[in-house]
Amino acid sequence: MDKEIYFISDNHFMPFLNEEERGRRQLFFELLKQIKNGADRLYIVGDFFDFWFEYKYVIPRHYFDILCELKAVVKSGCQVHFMGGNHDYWLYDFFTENGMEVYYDDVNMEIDDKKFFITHGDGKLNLDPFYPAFRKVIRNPLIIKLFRLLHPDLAYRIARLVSRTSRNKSPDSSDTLENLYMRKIEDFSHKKFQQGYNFVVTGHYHFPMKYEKEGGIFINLGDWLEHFTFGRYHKGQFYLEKFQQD
Ligand SMILES: [Mn+2]
Repeated sequence: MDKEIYFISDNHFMPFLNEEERGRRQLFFELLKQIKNGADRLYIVGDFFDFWFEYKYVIPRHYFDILCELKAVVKSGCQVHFMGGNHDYWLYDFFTENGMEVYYDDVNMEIDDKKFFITHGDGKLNLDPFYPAFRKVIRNPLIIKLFRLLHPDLAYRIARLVSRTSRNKSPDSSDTLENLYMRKIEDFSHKKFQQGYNFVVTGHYHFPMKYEKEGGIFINLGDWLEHFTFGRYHKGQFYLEKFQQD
């Protein structure tokens, strides 16, 4: 396949607007210009929104420009594959209604005889022993149903509080932490390479990383908060790039 596939994750677009947020969006829309200009697909690998919770009748107003831009990507003929992360898992049918493909779980994909394993990555490295239980709670259908009964203004306010707290709690990147990540990533990607995958693509951990071993490549996509990185696949090669404006 001659065309390109783009991968992005952890944009964490906020449900409000300020100068910084507008700047981050502008930069992302510049990247989308490049994507609309001939890419075959865009994979959004989770936590695209800092919070997304879908209702039957309303969509969050501060995401309007982003949603229009995604729709424009679809209209340009580029497929958009939207994977829920731990911040934006609560998708219903808005994105499919607008021509995108939605995933609630990991994705296997094959192209040019290359096998891809694509996952947001939360819980995959077993870093937090309590996370699997927490993940079950926030994905529980009854809890989701109850949360949906809250007024959206209140629901988004609660979510912003939780999101801020979890960000402040996340540990600093120290040497030991990086070593731990590295060991876990080696274990995880080793298993996937053994299963025959050529590319393992994850988000969630926010640091951009490309690691090659056993003929396979592990890619952590980075984020759109600090690193402004994205993945690009073209003719058998995977590039992890930092977005530079012309
Ligand atoms: Mn995440």
